Amino acid sequence: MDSNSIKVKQVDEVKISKYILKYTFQDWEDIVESDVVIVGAGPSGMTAAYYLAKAGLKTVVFERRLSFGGGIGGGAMLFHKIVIESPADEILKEMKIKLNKVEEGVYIVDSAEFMAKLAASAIDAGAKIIHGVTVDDVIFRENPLKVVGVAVEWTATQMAGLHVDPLFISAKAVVDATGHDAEVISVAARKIPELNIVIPGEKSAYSETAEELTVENTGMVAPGLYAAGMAVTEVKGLPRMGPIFGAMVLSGKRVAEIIIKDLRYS
Ligand code: 48H
Ligand code: FE2
Repeated sequence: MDSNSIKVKQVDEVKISKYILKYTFQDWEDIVESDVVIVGAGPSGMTAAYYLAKAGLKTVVFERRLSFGGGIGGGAMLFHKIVIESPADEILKEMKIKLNKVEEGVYIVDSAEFMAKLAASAIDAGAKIIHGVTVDDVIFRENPLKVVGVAVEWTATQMAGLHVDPLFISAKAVVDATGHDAEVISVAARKIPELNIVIPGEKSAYSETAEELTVENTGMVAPGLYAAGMAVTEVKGLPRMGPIFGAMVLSGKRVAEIIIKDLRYS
């Protein structure tokens, strides 16, 4: 053998397939009974996942795309710098994301580092992130009326326009972190009118007020169903803030704190 050759362990095709199938299904059997389902791996969803998993709750994030970060990667007009304001900097520091202070309480971060370390922090804390899965409905119960889980489908199946029934995942809390469209809450509002959810829709930009309002209004929308990030703005009729992301991570942290409290006392 020449000195440059590397001995690669040989694994045949059937074994590769069996390992993937066995360990995927092992995970899914666990995931079907979760404490918290977060829909969307954007900044609010991944921050929520980090704090919920850190608190010991079995947390799964379903993300439609094959990537992390939601709107972070696109930044503003595709530029790779993100503006963060205090006190969100504390959360980023906890995740070892480098911040460049440009004025008192205002920081610039690189979008790639922000996405990667948010995801790594959530995963290291114990959250499971599943890509390529779209949440397209919720499960509910009456007496008392409550959202108790979600329906999931492969994004690819949806894109192909195939009629395929979903699988169901139970959860003590479901977080809509789907961004501007608040997709999960919109479905629940339409299909479970008894929840009395009225969605006024997001307002035009007013950054100075939008950040605080979004964080303050983060929380439960109906029993078992919570909003974080831009979904809050949509569901509560608040102004948008544009490409500044402090409110997204603060909203993710806040929804986690609310759920931890609600589950402890329920
Ligand atoms: C599975 C889904 C589904 C679904 C969507 O848009 P996001 O980045 O969401 P937030 O709220 O964490 O952050 C918002 C921020 O990016 C932003 O747009 C800001 C601050 N805008 C201000 C302004 O004025 O415009 O991420 C949502 C994620 C995405 O990755 C989607 O692919 C995913 O959710 N998603 N995943 N099932 N039904 N719907
Ligand atoms: Fe946006």
